[in-house]
Amino acid sequence: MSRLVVVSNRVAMPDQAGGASVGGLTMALAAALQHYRGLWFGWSGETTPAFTGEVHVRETGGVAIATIDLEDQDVQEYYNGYANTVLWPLFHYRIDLTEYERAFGEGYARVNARFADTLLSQIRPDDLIWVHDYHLIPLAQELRRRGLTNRIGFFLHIPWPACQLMTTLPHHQALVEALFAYDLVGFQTQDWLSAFEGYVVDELGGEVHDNGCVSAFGRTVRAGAFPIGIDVDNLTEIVKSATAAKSYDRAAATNVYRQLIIGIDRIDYSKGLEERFAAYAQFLETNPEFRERVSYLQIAQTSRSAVGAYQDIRIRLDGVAGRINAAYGTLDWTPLRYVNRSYGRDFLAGVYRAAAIGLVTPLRDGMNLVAKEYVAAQNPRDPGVLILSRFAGAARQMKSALIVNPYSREDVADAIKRALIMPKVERIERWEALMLGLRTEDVSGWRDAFVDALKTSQSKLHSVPDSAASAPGSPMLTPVPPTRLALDSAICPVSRLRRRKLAVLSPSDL
Ligand code: ADQ
Repeated sequence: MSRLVVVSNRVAMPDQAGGASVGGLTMALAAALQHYRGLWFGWSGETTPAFTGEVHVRETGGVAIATIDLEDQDVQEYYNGYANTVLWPLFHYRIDLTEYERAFGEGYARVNARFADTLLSQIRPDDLIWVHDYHLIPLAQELRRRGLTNRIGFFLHIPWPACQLMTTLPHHQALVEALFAYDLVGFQTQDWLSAFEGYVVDELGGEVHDNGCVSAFGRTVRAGAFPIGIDVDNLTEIVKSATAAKSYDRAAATNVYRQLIIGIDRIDYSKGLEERFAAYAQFLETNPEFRERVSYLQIAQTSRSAVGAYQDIRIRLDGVAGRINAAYGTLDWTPLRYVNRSYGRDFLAGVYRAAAIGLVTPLRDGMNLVAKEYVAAQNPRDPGVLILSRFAGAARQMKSALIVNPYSREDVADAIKRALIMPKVERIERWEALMLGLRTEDVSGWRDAFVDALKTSQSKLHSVPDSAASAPGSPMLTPVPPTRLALDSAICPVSRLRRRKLAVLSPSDL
């Protein structure tokens, strides 16, 4: 069996993080690596005065972990800069928050080159390489430049933006061209895949084929939707743990006469927390009979605190939470408990189970694992109700949730009321449908679908790359060398090329 090499910005094996703040994605990657006895490569999270290129290798739980340290300037330009002040807001439709600085692009290209330089020595000839997320889009291009011929796949965990938004990015074509150095490019949902295909057709004059391949820049690569899932069995197991039982009791005890609404998120403007708080206030305002009969607990872990937009949203959320409690709170009732900390998965599982409503209302989200975790943690005989934003990738699968428009506080407020009074028989019916979906498309299915597709995908260079499409001078613009010309014609038969016009997504389309 080929070894799997996972490459992501950061590496955090569950036991290393003590289980405390390990999210679903980390669990998913750790499980994939244990299954394939692979290597996980990424930034250590540490900085060094001058980049050394030294790779620190160790073994944890049957998985080899290889990390590198970066310079402060790298972290500032690549991570805080290009990744989280350019790509993250742009891909989440917040071009108002993007700051395009040339130094950010240079730092992004430099760190991707550093990843390639240091990763190369770790790769064996038959390794499958799986690169994760927007931090590392140019990595395959860098590896190909260094002569690597292994199969390389890329998975984007976040949305792909509509074409008109993508074109606001300076050198957007160069960034997309870098994706054509992969053998397989995966998206969370058909929506994000369609947006990517729309860009390829409308902006690049490229082509989308019936067999799931796309062509542009003289290359053909396979692109598909691979919705990420959760480990349902693991969650239904940990919800029975002693820690989960304790957190359930604590959450239930403080809400003996009240129904609990739970929100669990990283603090991020994409998660729609401000809008959610406003919708809850709207619910209290228009449904006074429910005051003191509900309690909303929002657990919000701080993230990316070096980035200005994240500092701003924290300040605003503190203010809104304070105003809601001041306006509606009473001597013995705090309407909104807003907690800025991270908890272990087992602790969270108990809190999920105690909640009558899981409130998951991002303004834009690649998938959203919290929605899935909430459902998996419910009591089958008395499950709570999931309220889910239509703009989360998860809404494409979880159609039995109460689907809401997070921009409309009235819509969300109505859904809260509907969930609170929903008959048990309807709650069970909806929950059973949601659970069936979670089990059908769980995390191992996601992993195997991607890895199996990667094993049989091979990109093809079928003409000289059209470098005229790229603006000169960017570090990300050199055409990809033709490292492999072979192509399984059953996978990407160029003779059946067909141009297909695709609808370009816009926020209001979704
Ligand atoms: P995120 O934006 O981080 O992930 P999400 O999918 O909700 O969003 O995953 C968050 C994870 O962190 C969950 O597993 C959750 O339990 C955990 N978590 C959140 N708050 C926590 C807290 N306070 N304490 C402890 N754990 C907490 C990105 C994309 C998503 C996509 C995932 C996976 O933005 O759209 O679903 O990757 O592909």
